[in-house]
Amino acid sequence: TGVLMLIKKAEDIRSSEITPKSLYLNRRKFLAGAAIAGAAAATGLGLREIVSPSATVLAGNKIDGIKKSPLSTTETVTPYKDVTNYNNYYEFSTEKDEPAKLAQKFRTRPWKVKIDGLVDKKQELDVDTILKMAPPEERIYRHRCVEGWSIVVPWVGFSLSELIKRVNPTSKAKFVEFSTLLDLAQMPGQQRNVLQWPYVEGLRMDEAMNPLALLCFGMYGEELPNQDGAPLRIIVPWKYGFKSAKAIVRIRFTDKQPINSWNISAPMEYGFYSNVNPNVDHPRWSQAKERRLGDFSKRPTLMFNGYADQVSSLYSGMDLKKNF
Ligand SMILES: Nc1nc2c(c(=O)[nH]1)N[C@H]1C(S)=C(S)[C@@H](COP(=O)(O)O)O[C@H]1N2
Ligand SMILES: [Mo]
Repeated sequence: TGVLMLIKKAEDIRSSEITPKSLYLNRRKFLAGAAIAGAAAATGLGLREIVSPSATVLAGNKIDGIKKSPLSTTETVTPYKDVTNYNNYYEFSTEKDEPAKLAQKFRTRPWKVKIDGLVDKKQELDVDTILKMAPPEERIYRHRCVEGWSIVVPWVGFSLSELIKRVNPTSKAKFVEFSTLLDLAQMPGQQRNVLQWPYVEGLRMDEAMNPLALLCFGMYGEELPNQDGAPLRIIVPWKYGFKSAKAIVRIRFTDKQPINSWNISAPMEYGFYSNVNPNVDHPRWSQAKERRLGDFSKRPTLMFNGYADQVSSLYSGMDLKKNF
């Protein structure tokens, strides 16, 4: 019980109300470290045996045979602890430190994904069937939230196009829509009307087919932690984070532009395209700069989040102020 008590104690201390978020994160890190050191002493095991290879409290299962992707950035990866304890996941909570705890018991198996709309064959696929469609790749991407913070994450997955090719949308399909699970019992945040549930996002078909668009099921070499969107999510690195829907249960092909949840909640603030663009401010704040989690000062935000070479041709001739 000594181990349990130590770990429990670190969780019980809720300093989020009284300290700024960055300090809070560091404090959490320190406390977690203290708890692990204490656990090592209590069990008579060495520190290293407790902390590694995958004994970090939140760690999932390793994914085998991951290939490194040439599409990765060489920028410094954000620590796992930060990426898994600072989450936007309104199905669980609007507080960024809470999904880590509230999503812990979320059931990600069995998990089916419905494929419907304008496709040759409507079907329901098991998530493990989807995971076997193509070899897993590690893609280290910049990830920029519309709120002005950013992270660098080694996601694991393969191009969304691999799945789309296999399910054969008809020639009428111009867009693809993603829906998150609707489950009020498991997702306490869905009992509040902060957004319209289920969470819906969408892409134009050519955006979805761009090799950068990732069908994601892992990070840091392991299965996705629940708070980061297990068992299956989308990652669209040139767009603001809210386009990257978590815990997907439905992929629907359509000839009409999907109406995304954030657009319903605040149409003047969140458009359909939501490409990262330092020149187009959010109505309530500038988008020119961002703070990388863990950094003290801000850095300039890059057009299309730094992926302009790969994606700017998708928007040639479009007014990006109007199509924000
Ligand atoms: N279903 C669902 N997907 C979601 C969200 C959400 O609240 N619900 N938040 C979005 C936002 S605003 C961001 S910034 C990213 C955060 O992903 P991360 O927690 O893995 O960093 O998830 C996006 N996907
Ligand atoms: Mo976000």
